[in-house]
Amino acid sequence: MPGIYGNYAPVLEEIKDEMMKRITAYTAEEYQKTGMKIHEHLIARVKSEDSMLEKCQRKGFPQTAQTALRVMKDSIGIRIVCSFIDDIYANIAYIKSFPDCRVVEEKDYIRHAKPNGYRSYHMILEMQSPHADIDGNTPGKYFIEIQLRTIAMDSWASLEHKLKYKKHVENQELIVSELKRCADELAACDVSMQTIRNLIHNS
Ligand code: 0O2
Repeated sequence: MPGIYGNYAPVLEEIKDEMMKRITAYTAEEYQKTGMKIHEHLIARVKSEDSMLEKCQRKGFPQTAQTALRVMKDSIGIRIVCSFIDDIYANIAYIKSFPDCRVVEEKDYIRHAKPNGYRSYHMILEMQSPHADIDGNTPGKYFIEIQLRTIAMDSWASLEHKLKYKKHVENQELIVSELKRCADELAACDVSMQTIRNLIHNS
């Protein structure tokens, strides 16, 4: 029985792999030039059927391929984790240069952190594929969510995500403000590390 992505499931995998190939090629190219890794690590996934079904239901949409591929724009997700803030923006510029991709949404939670301290850069890309899409277009259009973060931002997000599962805890206010304090301290370290790198680079 086909799942929520219907016949488009293999296309999603193909697009994810193509984007990973491009990002990895960029890293190799930059490494050749500078001896530095422009990203520290990279993860990519097609959102699991169960997570997508749960998300459609939670947001009050029918659990259909149309919702999964059009209303939700994170069926394909890629996270690029970088050592330095400047590397994030270099990756963004590179991704924006693809002629077959269009940025349809951008959220810069690095320059404008969420009130809880969350920092990351999110973009939704619309990528062309030689395969037909759910609206019957050929070439087809598929969405990819790309998140870019430093190692420090990624560590915070992953710990905060784990802690969020414990809903009924005492001292909720204190926990929220302590998490925010940690996020701000890590952000200050990111800025210092970038400054140190610039100093070394310029000397
Ligand atoms: P998963 O499993 O990571 O994919 P939406 O995408 O519609 O649910 P929104 O607000 O439009 O929500 O999107 P936004 O702000 O771009 O955030 C989407 C994703 O960013 C989340 O995906 C998380 O991965 C991450 N994120 C956003 N805010 C926080 C936060 O406060 N803490 C942590 N740890 N992660 C955050 P999903 O869909 O929740 O899940």
